[in-house]
Amino acid sequence: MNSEYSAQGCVLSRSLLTIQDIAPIGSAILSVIKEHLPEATSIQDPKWVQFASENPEIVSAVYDKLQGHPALLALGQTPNITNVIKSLIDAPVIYHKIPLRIDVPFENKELAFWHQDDFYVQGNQSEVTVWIPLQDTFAHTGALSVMKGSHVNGAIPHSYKVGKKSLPVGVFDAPINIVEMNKSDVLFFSSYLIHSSNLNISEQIRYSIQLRYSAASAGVQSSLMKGFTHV
Ligand SMILES: O=C(O)CCC(=O)C(=O)O
Repeated sequence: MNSEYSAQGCVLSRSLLTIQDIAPIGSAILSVIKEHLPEATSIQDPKWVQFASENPEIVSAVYDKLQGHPALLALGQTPNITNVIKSLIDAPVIYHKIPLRIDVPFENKELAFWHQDDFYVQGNQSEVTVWIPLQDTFAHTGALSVMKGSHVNGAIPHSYKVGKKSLPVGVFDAPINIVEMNKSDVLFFSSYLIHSSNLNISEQIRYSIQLRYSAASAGVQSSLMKGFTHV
């Protein structure tokens, strides 16, 4: 296993993807946007950004339509990603439930507060999340925060409940990094790594993809994650 990954619970791979890898996702998003705003010319068209900010129910409809889109599964099967995954876990599978987050500026409803993915995915100890932004993502764009090394003790209780969210308590006296990323960078992290969203206060929408992989031998929870494919 990659030594940085095993020590820190995450590894950032810079410039792993090409424009060609990502372009089909942008096209898929734009074609769904156009069903609601035909004049939109790009996924960051200011007219769409404003429309999305004013119409959260349309953003939810676009999100629902894109979840698990074939272009997302295809991205998760590109060798540049699966080669890294294979260096982290044995005989990996990719889960079919693939969210594409659409975080409009200043919207906090869907922010993921501090958590381990394991709490929500209810998977196994091998699982890896792959976080891919579709634009350069700085602190002000809502880059992810991670607590490096926080995976080492495995699953921890998420005992504070707020709405549909649950957070760990009493574990935050530890260094935290905001992982600023460029489009084409990919962050791989353990499902035990404690991490959090940050608010997007930029003028752009923050699009991001969350791919999830598991070692086939570790017992794959396919019902929650809508099936899986070997990669
Ligand atoms: O993109 C985000 O803000 C949160 C993503 C996340 O927490 C996750 O994929 O587990």
